[in-house]
Amino acid sequence: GFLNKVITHPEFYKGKTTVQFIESHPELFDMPRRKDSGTKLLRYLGNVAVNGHPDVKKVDEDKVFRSPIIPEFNKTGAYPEGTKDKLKALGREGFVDWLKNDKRIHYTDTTFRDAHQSLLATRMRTIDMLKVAEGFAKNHPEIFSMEVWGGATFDVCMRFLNENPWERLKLFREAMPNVLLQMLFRGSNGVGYKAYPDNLVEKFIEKSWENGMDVFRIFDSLNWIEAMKVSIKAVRERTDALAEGCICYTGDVLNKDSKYNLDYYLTLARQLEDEGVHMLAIKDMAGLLKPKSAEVLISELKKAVDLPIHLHTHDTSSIQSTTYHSAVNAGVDVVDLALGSMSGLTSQPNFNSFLHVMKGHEREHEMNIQSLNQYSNYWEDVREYYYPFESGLKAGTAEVYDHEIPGGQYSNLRPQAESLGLGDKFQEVKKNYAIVNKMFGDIVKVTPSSKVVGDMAIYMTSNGLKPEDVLSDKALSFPESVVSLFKGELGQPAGGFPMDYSKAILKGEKPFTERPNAHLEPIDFDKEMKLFQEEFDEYCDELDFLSYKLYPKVFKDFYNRWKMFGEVMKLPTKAFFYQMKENEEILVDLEKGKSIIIKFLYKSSPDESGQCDVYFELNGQTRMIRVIDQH
Ligand code: 3PY
Ligand code: ZN
Repeated sequence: GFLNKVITHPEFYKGKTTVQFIESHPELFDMPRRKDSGTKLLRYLGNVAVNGHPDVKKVDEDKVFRSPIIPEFNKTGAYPEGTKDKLKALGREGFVDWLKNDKRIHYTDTTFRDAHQSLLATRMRTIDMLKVAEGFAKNHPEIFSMEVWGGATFDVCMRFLNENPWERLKLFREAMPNVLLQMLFRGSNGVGYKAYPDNLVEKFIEKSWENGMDVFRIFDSLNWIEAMKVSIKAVRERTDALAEGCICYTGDVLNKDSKYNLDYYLTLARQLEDEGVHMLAIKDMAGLLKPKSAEVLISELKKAVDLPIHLHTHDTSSIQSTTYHSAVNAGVDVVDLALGSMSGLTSQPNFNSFLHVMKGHEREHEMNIQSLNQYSNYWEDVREYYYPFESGLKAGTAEVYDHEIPGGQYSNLRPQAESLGLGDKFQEVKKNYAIVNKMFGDIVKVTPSSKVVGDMAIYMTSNGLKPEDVLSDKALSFPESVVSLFKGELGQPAGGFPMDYSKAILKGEKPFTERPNAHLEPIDFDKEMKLFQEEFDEYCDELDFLSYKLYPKVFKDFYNRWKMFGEVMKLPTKAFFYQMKENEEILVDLEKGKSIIIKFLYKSSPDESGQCDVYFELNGQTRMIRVIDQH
């Protein structure tokens, strides 16, 4: 309670208390904020009961959910030693040497990040991952790393899930202290879609590390090394984490006519090594790397640089495990996989099955497949809760080699096209995606550059435009993201932008070729943090401030919903997305040792002012919430 907080406060304990003590420590009043958390959750559930979840467009009333089974683990036992312990014991250089010298292939599990980003529009909630996090780390300490954060998850946590991304990171760290946690970082674009001031990027990296991050996979959406330097340096100098310099893979390395040939990749790899990265990643975001190309690329990279190589792909074509097999034979050190039921298609190749591929191989790294299968079964059932976010792709497609749409974007592009009334024209959107890529000079397509190509493809489809119209029609007003790309706000592509399209799109405005971040005022953290705390709650901390600086509007909306609805991240997923049924009961763990039971009773029809009365039981007591019917 309150008194306990006072007497255990370090200053009180040291006898430094004065009359002002309590006044100058507002955090001690943290409790009353929690007191009404039950009411806030009722308000949330009442809203879903009356208006549905804003993110769930179509509810399947007949859907029956199974209860996911959490695989057993030793709840009281210590965590077995894992890669995080190894990094601590050996230091970064020692760790990298160990990895390079270990003959066995290593695995990164992407289930908590890229898999759901690419299959379920990033909607996986913390609670569903956290339920298996501790057990997984205890049962599978052989894992190289768990990719758990970054990419689109930061944005989506706040924008759609009403979750604090920093809290997610801290919870994962606590649950998985023994294995490396990994994130995807978009270089000068941080975890956003545009360039941020350098000192914001640096602070973000520092705070991510302090809160548990171990491996920073740093890329630039145009493979522009200039845009990655600040992030690499920040990881090297401000943290003890591993800086994984990442090259995005596009086209086909064996295509001698393409600018993305072997020489292109080897040059980038050497540049990243010169920047001091600890590891090298090849990020095949669209799943274009074919087996023979992987063999050549990986073996040549191995000769060109003295770094462990980490390979990432998406299984959109459905043949990417053969690519991994070639890469393993060519000496790749780590590959990214997703647990069975969260794998395949736009996600990563199947972890469980790939272990069978590796059986008897001289580089086999044994793991308990039966146990991994249990985790896959868990995810199979959990995945059902997220059915509104499935992309609809049913089988692998060889079209990916033509359109080159990244896995993470594919699951978003279709709903994006549908929401604009282009559902019937998705084939054309895909065709236009490839056409736009050519118009833009054949660029690397990955967040955020891929979003620009997608925006333009949708724009051309909905307006029935051909490339020549873009060049000749002076009256066209292009999507903002397209203008911004050509201005240089996402950096510079290899070979530059084609002059004719640049002129047409910029309409005479001059582009710049320096780093976009170089134009941005550094942040005055002390001053701005003060203003931030005046505008928001004084309990909002430095981490919230970073969220706000990255996504001002998203953070503000998230904050307002949090004020209104409280800690909805603690709600079970079924109740979070779907109306509770009459007399349905849920148990909500608000904090360790404190749970509440919520039972939904019924809702009235709207009265003349359009409000419904929604009745619940909260820990056995009847409560009524009034909700405006927004239909
Ligand atoms: C991201 O940037 O979120 C990606 O996953 C790119 O592939
Ligand atoms: Zn990916």
